[in-house]
Amino acid sequence: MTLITDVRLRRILDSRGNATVEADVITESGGFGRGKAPSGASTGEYEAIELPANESIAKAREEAVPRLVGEVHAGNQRDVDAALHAADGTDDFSGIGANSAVAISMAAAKAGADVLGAPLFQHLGGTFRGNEFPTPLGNIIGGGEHAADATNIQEFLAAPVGAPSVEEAVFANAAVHQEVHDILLERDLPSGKGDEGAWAPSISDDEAFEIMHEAVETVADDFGFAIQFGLDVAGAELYDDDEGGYVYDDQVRSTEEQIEYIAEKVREYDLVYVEDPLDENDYEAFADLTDEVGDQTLVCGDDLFVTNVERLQSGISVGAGNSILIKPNQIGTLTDAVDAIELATENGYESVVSHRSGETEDTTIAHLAVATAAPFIKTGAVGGERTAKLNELIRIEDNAV
Ligand code: 2PG
Ligand code: MG
Repeated sequence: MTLITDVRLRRILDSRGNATVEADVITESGGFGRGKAPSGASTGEYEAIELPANESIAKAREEAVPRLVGEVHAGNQRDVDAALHAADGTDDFSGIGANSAVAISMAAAKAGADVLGAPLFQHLGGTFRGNEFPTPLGNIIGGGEHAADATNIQEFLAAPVGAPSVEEAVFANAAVHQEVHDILLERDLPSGKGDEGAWAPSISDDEAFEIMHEAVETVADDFGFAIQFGLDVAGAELYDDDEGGYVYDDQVRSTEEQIEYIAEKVREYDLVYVEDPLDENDYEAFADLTDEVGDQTLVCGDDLFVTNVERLQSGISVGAGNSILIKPNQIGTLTDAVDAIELATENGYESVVSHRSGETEDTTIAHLAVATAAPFIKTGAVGGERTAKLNELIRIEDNAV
């Protein structure tokens, strides 16, 4: 019933106005699934390769579509994703592009779920999944590669850890976003937004820490549950070999100083989450920071691990981090993403499912987070391409998908 009978690919817009790939997968029994590839700005050096949308579509039509149509069942995700790897023929998806690969992989999963008449999270996770919901990490203030003339740290993320439901958590993050806007106006700091909808004021990182602290406290009091916060430092973007360290405006921190700086912030603000605090090549520094604060906070590898089981294994061997960011397009297929989550779980690492800065209305990651019982999902706080996922989580919680 789930034999693939057609795969259609087209170029569509992402949230930044760039071209991305949309895939439709149709099955023998009329099952239908549609997947859309996201796209990063602070991309890791070791990510799977995204090709220009038109080129990726042309290559996928030539190489991948013939290996799928009439050959593979959409209901068997491992077969679909193995066919994508075989069609690609490289180890980084530079043959057909990770953008076409991930769009097809997600579309096939949805077509498989459609034939079964099951919600996607259940198709991916099985019938015993769907009772644990991730805490959404909401991007509230940001800079780095996502906004010019703003903070050095890429993301300040609200974490409503005490929320009694996903719905309450989602609304708490939106309230923190609004509260920060009010504080910025009070301080006479009008601000635009970055790529993910976070405020991008021209302030120091220290001022952003203060404002986040004030905002989460105020909203926690209003909502009556604990809200903490965390960071995506995007350390690889700050690290400059020629400067010999991490460049913050006119200050350069050595690796040791960076570890100390982050550890101090974890203690001072009781941060629950620190992503990419260090460079993507520095497993050792990640391990040192994890030794220092890993019992108090999640030290998460994004550009460090790039959702790749081999890189994660290297990290596990030396104790680098205690959590992994999961971005399906970073590795190219849902199978690879789930393999990374499984390896993480077996080794006591937490998985945090994530969007990209360039996004679409696709909601697959909301289902993936529920299917794998991930403790956190990072998918913004406001903006249509972000609320698409947040609202889908609310629907999943309400048994309305
Ligand atoms: C990150 C992501 C998403 P980008 O660094 O975690 O927030 O950004 O998609 O630009 O890599
Ligand atoms: Mg990151």
